[in-house]
Amino acid sequence: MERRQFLQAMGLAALPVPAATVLGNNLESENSGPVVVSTWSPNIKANAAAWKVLMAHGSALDAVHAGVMVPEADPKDQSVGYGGLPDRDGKVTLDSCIMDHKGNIGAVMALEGIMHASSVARLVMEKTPHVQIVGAGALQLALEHGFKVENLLTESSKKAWEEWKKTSKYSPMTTVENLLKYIENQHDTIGMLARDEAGNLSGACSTSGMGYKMRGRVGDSPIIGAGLFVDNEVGAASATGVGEEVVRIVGSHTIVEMMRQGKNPEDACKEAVARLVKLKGETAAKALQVGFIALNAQGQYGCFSLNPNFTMAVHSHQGVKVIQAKSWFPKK
Ligand code: SD4
Repeated sequence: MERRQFLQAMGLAALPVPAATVLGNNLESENSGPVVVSTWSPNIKANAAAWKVLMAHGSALDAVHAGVMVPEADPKDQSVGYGGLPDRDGKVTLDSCIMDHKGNIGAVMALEGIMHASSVARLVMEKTPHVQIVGAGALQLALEHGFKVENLLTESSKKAWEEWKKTSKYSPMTTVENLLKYIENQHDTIGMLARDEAGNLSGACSTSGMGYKMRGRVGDSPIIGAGLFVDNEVGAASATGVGEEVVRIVGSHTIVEMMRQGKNPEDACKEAVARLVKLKGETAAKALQVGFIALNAQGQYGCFSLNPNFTMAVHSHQGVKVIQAKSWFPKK
């Protein structure tokens, strides 16, 4: 699809005309200006919602929260919130976390029946003495704060699951293999990082996790340090892809520490990918996808992935952009 058609399809024709898709790193400093970046090009729409908050002098925290709520409510996004692909038992279970510039954190895991998992993660952060609440407890917290239970399984996600069931065998090994087979088309998990007018950083991450996962499985997305990490003095990072692999290397925290040691955002992401390749070996790593995005305290951003076709959406005063990530393994 042509870029313009894509934007029209996303209802974004009225947004500032984006620069052409850019390959790889972008070291142009956004200086004191606000900036928002997120995993995957369709999240250009989520960035626009976050940008609106930033332009109204809102905080990075409010911006990333508003941003991730966009795909959470979008039934067409089958990796996040409403319309997310279910687990192998047909239940949509959501994972999300949020982190602000002061190191405040909140996360929910395996949450059912509540579309805006990020809002419940924020409740955990702001209204409880805890940082992570799972399953039934997370639902209880949401209900106590006025959230209503909804059926999150759309007809098309139900159909996809029924189709998957035809070939799936329910042993864990087969499930993992199936997951890898299906994964190519299922990446739209949102990891979003923003820097506000005051120069503060925040991040949020939201997903329905891997399609057809085992019941109760939790990936990287709601794990602070793995799917998301923010250090206001240094920078922030987020991840997408096979969560098991991101957790293994505590991906986002690793990237922030690399930036602390002086690496630019893209090189920091590349270093995390390199660790994964070293751990897994080339052959196994080639069969996976993991993508990282990073934003430093100076407003520079970058991304890097294991395999090709990962993208990062950017919104700043310079306009709207999609960055095609460089990858460890080249295009086949
Ligand atoms: C997970 N990292 O649950 C998520 C999946 C993902 O786009 O990123 N999908 O493992």
